[in-house]
Amino acid sequence: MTKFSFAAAAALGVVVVTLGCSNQTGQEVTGEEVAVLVAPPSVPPPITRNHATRVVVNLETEEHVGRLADGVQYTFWTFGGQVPGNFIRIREGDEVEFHLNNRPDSRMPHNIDLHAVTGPGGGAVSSFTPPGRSSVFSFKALNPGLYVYHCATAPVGMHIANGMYGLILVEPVGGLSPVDREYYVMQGEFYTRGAYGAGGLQPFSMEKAIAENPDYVLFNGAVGALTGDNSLQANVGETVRLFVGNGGPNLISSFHVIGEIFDRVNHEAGTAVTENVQTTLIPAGGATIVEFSLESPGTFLIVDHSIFRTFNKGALGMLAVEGPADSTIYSGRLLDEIYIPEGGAIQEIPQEQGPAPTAMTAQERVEAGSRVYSQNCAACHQPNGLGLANAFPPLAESDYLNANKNRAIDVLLNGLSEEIVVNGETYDGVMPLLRLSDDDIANVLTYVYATWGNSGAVVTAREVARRR
Ligand code: HEC
Ligand SMILES: [Cu+2]
Repeated sequence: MTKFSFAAAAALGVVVVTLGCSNQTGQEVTGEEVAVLVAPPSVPPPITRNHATRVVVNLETEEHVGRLADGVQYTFWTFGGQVPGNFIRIREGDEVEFHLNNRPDSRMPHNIDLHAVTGPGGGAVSSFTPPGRSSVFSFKALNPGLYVYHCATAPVGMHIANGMYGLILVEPVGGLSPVDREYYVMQGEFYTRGAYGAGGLQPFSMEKAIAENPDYVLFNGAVGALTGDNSLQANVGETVRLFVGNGGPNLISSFHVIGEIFDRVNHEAGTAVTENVQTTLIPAGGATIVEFSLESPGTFLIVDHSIFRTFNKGALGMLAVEGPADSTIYSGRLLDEIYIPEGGAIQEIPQEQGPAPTAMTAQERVEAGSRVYSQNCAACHQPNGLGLANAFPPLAESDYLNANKNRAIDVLLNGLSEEIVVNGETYDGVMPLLRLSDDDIANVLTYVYATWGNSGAVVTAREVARRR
């Protein structure tokens, strides 16, 4: 196990003391405990111990098909079995022994980059874990704050887009101020082949992810994860603290609770507190802590104030507050009467039809195909076509590719999830459905066949159209 963090802490010690910073790098670490990991929207209880300790964290990566919206399924990749991942709560000065366990039934390798770690990759390199394996590394929590963690295995954007993010809270020495309720909310976007609401098992769309054009913008991984019976609960007279993260992978959140004013905000989850804030920005890969007291009963809507995301893409949560009304604060008309009916609307936007297949020379196909490749394939199969061991098969000199042109066309038309053997190596991953036009498929395959020592076969748009 590396001790880089302890050495760094010792080296920083003098400076830290001079600046009067609260990093308790000199604290004695006593005892050991296993972190209690809690699923959203709950968080583990506040830390009451007054010393740093050794904390063992056991986090499992798990892939499953689950509900994205009513009638819509999605293959989620998760930390702990749900989106967002389990909330981890530790204390400044703690030494964390981190175990990342990738389930044997996973198809992908995973790792973890915790923004609370001071060290290369935030732990990513030390935690790369193929299915059925477990990795251990350790770090010292030098800075208090609320931090995002996420998977950082290539293609990184795809692992995050599939749900691999969560929050870790490093409580400052002395703890946070006491409140009545604490909740865990995390925003993230999903990029599906079909439009918002289109039913069935929806594959990930790399095209839409690159264009930063999600169909779903969600709190806690599903439409309705925090509405109706799943609403957050509180009572009039109570104080509420929300730990809010943004997994992205692309969008910035304009986080807002309709009908409330944040009494205190730790902007970007840093130490500085701003009072009386209406809407606060949360960057992708960032977090915030908001606190407010409840004076009025009713349903308070939790939204991203980039408001089409709320009413058309799913970014809607609810805080249900019970208790006596005070008509001097609010007359009593419920906000949900105004907003809920709008929230159900799904806008259908007609699909654009690609241009009809065209006649192009092989050379023109190669040039156009090279662009399609770098935009759609290179993230997984790598710019040099060599793929990644145990994850993405090579296209360079691939016997699977060169043996059968029609089979290659079918892979691009349908995606692929069965076990295959390429150049003697077995792969059992998922090649997503990319929804390319006939021309793009013809071009990218012609390019791949013309490159890296492959057969030189030419694929035309007509051939693709015949197999579609
Ligand atoms: C998100 C990652 C990903 C992307 C993007 C992707 N692939 Fe794949 N591809 C895979 C995986 C994983 C497999 C193996 C699937 C299996 O095991 O069933 C595969 C298999 C293949 C195969 C058959 C195996 C071989 O090596 O010959 C071909 C051909 C292929 N991909 C071409 C492409 C092309 C062309 C693109 C871009 C248009 C592309 N892929 C984009 C992940 C990806
Ligand atoms: Cu991952």
